[in-house]
Amino acid sequence: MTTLAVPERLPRTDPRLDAIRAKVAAGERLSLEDGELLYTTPDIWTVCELADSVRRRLHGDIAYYNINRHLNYSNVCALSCKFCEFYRKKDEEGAYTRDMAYVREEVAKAVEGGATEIHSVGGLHPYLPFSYYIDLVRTIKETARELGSDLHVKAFTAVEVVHLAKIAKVYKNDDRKAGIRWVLHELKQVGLGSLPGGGAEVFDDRVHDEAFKGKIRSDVWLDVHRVAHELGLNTNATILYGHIEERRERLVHMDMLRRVQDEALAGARQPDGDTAKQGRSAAFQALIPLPFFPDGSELEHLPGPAGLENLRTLAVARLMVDNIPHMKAFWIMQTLAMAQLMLQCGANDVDGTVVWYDITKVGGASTHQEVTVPRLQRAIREAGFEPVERDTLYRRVKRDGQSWSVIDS
Ligand code: V47
Repeated sequence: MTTLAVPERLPRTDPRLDAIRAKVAAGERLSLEDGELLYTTPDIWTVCELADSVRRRLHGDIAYYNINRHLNYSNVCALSCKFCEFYRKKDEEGAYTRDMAYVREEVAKAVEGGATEIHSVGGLHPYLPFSYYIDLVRTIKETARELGSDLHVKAFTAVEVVHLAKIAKVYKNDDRKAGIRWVLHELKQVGLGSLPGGGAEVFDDRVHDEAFKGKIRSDVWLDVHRVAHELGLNTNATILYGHIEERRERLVHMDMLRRVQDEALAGARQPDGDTAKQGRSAAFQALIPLPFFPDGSELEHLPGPAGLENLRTLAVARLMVDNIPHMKAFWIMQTLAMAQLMLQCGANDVDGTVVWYDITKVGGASTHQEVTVPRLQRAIREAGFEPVERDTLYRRVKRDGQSWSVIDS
């Protein structure tokens, strides 16, 4: 009988994590080297336990969900990012651009379903005028109001905001913040409530040039969010991991986010009289780690990250990014089963009911990707947490069927 060589078993507990444990207990910021150890230690359960301790310090045993709808206004995109299976060229089969009649119908369905939020993003459409985007936000807000609801519009990634500044002809390379400010101000006037976190990918020029050349770079993405914060718009952040980036690059991405958040929080603490900082009271609300899905993309030959890598990246993000309050396990991309595990490893939010989602389709899912509120609540309870419905700004929602109001502001 042959004996198979048994691989050397790695110890389950790693004493090298003691120093990190002490830092986490003291609320000290972790270094990039700490992050590397968190990524490479075989003791993944201690990494999760540490992330859970931070999550419980911030949010106790509450886990949030929301009732929302995604509305992708167009999948036509001037770019061709290698990781993306969503985009179409203008006359390609499957290309769509929604008109306002469609938008009104979708908003009516959202209100009927009790949604508190519309999350709206799209490709960089080469021909739509700036007025289309103003109409989009205005139509969502007005239709909802006519139906007796105050839907929050979370719309346009930083990449789209820069595209809008270009089509409105207000973007100047030597003063890009001015054009960004103009666009966000105009959109805010008609009802834009916050910015989603998409389009960040990985803040690294090598990765950018290889996988999403043509998209804005990290400095521009961060500037859009800085300006949004200055204008009082809260925003989210993402990291798209598990393709051609190294783990060190993920950690640098997390570090860049927490630095910009430091700025936003310092601005928010300025006394009212400080005119230079006036109105600057917003910040990043949530970080959403997005695992790369290779299917249908130009990077289809890559495997994409698996379960433990997803769990670990979420936990590492919770530990490294110590100043963004919420970590979201986006169930559409993680699956609801995985989101349950993530709630135990640093996540405190599973996103929402969603309904239609066509940016990624996990395991052959269709664009109809919906989970009911009882299922979301059950998943959260099974994971050991109390489900709490929130609005986009993380205020508790009091609900009576399709009508709702915000409890604490
Ligand atoms: O920007 C595109 C990513 C993002 C793929 O702010 C892919 O609350 C994985 O940003 N595999 C859109 N990811 C989703 C997003 C988001 C989702 C949920 C909540 C929020 C929020 C934001 O999806 C894109 C891009 O980074 N993406 N293709 C892919 N193949």
